[in-house]
Amino acid sequence: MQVLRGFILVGLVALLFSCSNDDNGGITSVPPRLLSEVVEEDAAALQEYLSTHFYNYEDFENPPADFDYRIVLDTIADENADKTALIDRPELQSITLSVDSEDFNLDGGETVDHTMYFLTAREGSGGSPTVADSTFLRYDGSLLNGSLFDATSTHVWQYLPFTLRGYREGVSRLNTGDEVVVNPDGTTSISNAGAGVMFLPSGLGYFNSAREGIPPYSPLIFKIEVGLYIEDTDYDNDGVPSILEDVDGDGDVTNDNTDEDQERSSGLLFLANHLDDDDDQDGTPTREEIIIDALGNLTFPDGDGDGIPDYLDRDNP
Ligand SMILES: [Ca+2]
Ligand SMILES: [Ca+2]
Ligand SMILES: [Ca+2]
Ligand SMILES: [Ca+2]
Repeated sequence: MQVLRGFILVGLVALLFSCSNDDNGGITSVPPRLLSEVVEEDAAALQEYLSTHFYNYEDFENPPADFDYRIVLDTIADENADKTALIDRPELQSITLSVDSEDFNLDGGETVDHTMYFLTAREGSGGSPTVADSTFLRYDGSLLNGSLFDATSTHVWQYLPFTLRGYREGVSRLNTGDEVVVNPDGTTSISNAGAGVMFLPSGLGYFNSAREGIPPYSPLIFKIEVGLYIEDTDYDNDGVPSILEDVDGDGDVTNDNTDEDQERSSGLLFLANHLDDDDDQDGTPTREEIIIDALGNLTFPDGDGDGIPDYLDRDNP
């Protein structure tokens, strides 16, 4: 679980510089590398991997009776020399996301496009979570050299905004399954769950910070199976689903904090809107500044007509 904690923690760790010995036997700090430099290397490494590896697509196309719908990655060689490379599979898609130096608390002022890859091995028959929903899934994470750094032994609940940016984008590309099934051996599985694998450049992972089993600047592979999700997850229980707390509409709910100035001046913890039940810090809970009708439909009153809904507007009421 530890490797999937959110960007808040990533940001803190990113403050740490890596260290090395200098000629005097002392310690010098090595500044973090530039996003724009590392992204080129990662792109080449990912292309190389996707061109030289395949997955067990034949099992997914014609599932054996006892198939567990687990994705297996392997090198194209020897008896597997005729397999289709990942990069040539039609179910592989690329996703491009913009990353700022500030996302990792780095200097440099860069904004750099990063391309990740996502492959859907099994569609899943349920609904699809947003990047701001809670999901019930299992995953394992590895480096491009195959080294496994994390794996769940069973399905776990994850609130996606607490996970890596690239990871939550990947999960949101899958559909969930139907229902929890208790197997004869007592274990549980989820019928028709979506299964996929994602390949992330380090800028959509941990970039310059090291984690257990993960050196700095490591591209990452995550295999996931998404069983269930909570539609319109409302993590702070303020009546506004987390996905609608993405005020600037950039697809990332972790960077929207309407009352940041008030939280700073009051010495309060910074809470992004999806974690804050009084989003404008006016003392009236968000839940009391919105309207939810009997059918669950949401409306956002704007009493002073300035285009800012009351729950985000300290001036009103
Ligand atoms: Ca946002
Ligand atoms: Ca806040
Ligand atoms: Ca909120
Ligand atoms: Ca309020």
